[in-house]
Amino acid sequence: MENKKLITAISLILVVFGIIFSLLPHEIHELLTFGANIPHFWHFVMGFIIVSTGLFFIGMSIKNGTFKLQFPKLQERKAILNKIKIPILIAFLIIGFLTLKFSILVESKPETDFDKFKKIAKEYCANPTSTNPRCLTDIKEFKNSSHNYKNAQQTAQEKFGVTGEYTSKDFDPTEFLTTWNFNNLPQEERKKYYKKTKRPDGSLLREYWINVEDKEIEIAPGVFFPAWTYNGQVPGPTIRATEGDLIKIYFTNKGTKPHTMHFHGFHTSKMDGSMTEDFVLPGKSFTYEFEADPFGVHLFHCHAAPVKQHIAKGHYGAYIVDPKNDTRQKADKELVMVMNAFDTNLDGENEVYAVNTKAFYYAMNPIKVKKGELIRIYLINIIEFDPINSFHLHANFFDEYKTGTSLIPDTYTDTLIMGQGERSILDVRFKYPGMYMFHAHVTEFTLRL
Ligand SMILES: [Cu+2]
Repeated sequence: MENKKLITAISLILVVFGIIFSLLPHEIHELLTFGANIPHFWHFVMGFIIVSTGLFFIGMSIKNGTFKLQFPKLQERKAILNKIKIPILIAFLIIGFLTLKFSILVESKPETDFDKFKKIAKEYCANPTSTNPRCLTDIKEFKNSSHNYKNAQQTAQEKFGVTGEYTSKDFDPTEFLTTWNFNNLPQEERKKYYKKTKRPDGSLLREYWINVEDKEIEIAPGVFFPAWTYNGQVPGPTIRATEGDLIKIYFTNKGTKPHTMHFHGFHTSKMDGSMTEDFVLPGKSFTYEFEADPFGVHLFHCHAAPVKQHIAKGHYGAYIVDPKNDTRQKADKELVMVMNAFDTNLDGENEVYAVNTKAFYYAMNPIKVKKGELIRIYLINIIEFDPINSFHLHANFFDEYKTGTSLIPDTYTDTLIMGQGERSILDVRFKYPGMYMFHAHVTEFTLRL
C-alpha cells in the first residue's frame, strides 16, 4: 500500500525540516513567520514539536511494520499526487497561511502605548521631516495620551535591555556638560593638562597636554566598548578659547595605532592633522599650534586613516571659540552636548546612541536647570555611519545659532537636523518647572539614547 511510503516520506520531511528550522538564525525565523515578534526560545519549541511529530509517525510505522524507507517510483508518485488532490492541497495551504497570519496578529499586538508609538514612527515617520498625516496625527495623539516621559524612557530601557547602574565612575556625563579646559580638576591637577598665559596683545596663550590612550569605556550599564580616547575619555576634553587666543596642544600618542588631532577652524596645512605625513605614530609626539578662529562651536577629531574607524572608536571632542566681542546676553548655564554612537559589534552600524557617550544617562540623572534662566547648549553631532541625526527638546523652543558663527540666531525652533560634524549653539529658557525630555528626533536613535 503506497500510503505507507507517503507517511514515511512526510514523517522524514517533518524530522528534517524540524531540525533545520531549529538551527536557523532568529532573523530567518522572523522572515518565515512574517516578522512576528516571537522569542527565539519558542522557535526552538516549534522545531521540537515538528521533529517530535515526525518521529512519532516513524515510531508508529515501525511498530505497525509499515515503515517503508523506499522512495516511491514515478508511477506511485503520480498515484500519490492523484490521491492528495490539488484543490484540497491549495485549501490546506490557504487555511495554514491564514492561521499563521492570525496568530502573528495576536502575537504582535502592541503591548503598550510606547510599542504603538514605535510602530507608527517606524512606518510613517522614518524621516524626521516627514509630513505623512499619520505620522503627525498619531504622534500628536500619543503625546496627548496618558503616557509620560518617564514611562516611555523606562519602556525604552527595558526594550533595549538598558537597565541597571553604571559601574565605572571614571567619566561623568553630568560633569562633562560644564567642563572645558579641565576646569573640573583641582588647581594642582589641572596644571598637568592646561595652562594659560597672558600675551602682550591681551589675548591668551592656552596650552594643553593631550594623550591618546586605548581604553575600555562604559557606554551603557555593563556594556564596555574598546575606545580610542583623548586623555582616557570619550568625547575628549573640551577645548575652549576666545577668538584670537593662541592654542598649543602637546599631543602624545600612547595608543597602538597612528592618531592625530584635526581641528575645525583656521590653521595652516601643517597643523591640519589629516595627511599621512601628519599621522602621529605610537609613542611619538607632535605640537599643534593655531589661533582660535573663527568664533563658534566646533570640534576636533582624529583624522588618521580610516577616519571612519577613528571616529567610530570615540576619537573626537568639542572645541568652542567664544567671540571676542559678545553682544549676546550672558548665559546662566552652559552645557556641552556631543551626540555620539557606538558600533558595538563592528558591523558598520551603531547599536548604542547617546548624548555624551553614556546611553540613557540623563534619563537616569536629569540635567538640573532653573526656571527662566538662560541656558546655552553647545551641540555637536559626530555620529558615524548614520547620515543624519536630529535634536528635539520637549515643551520648549530655542534660538539656534548655526555653527555658532553669528551673534544673531538663525532660527527659532524646537527640532533641528544635523549631518555628521554639524553643530549649533542653542539658547533656551524653561517657562515651566518640570521634567522635560530631549532626544534625537530620528526615532530609531531616540529609543537607544
Ligand atoms: Cu585616532
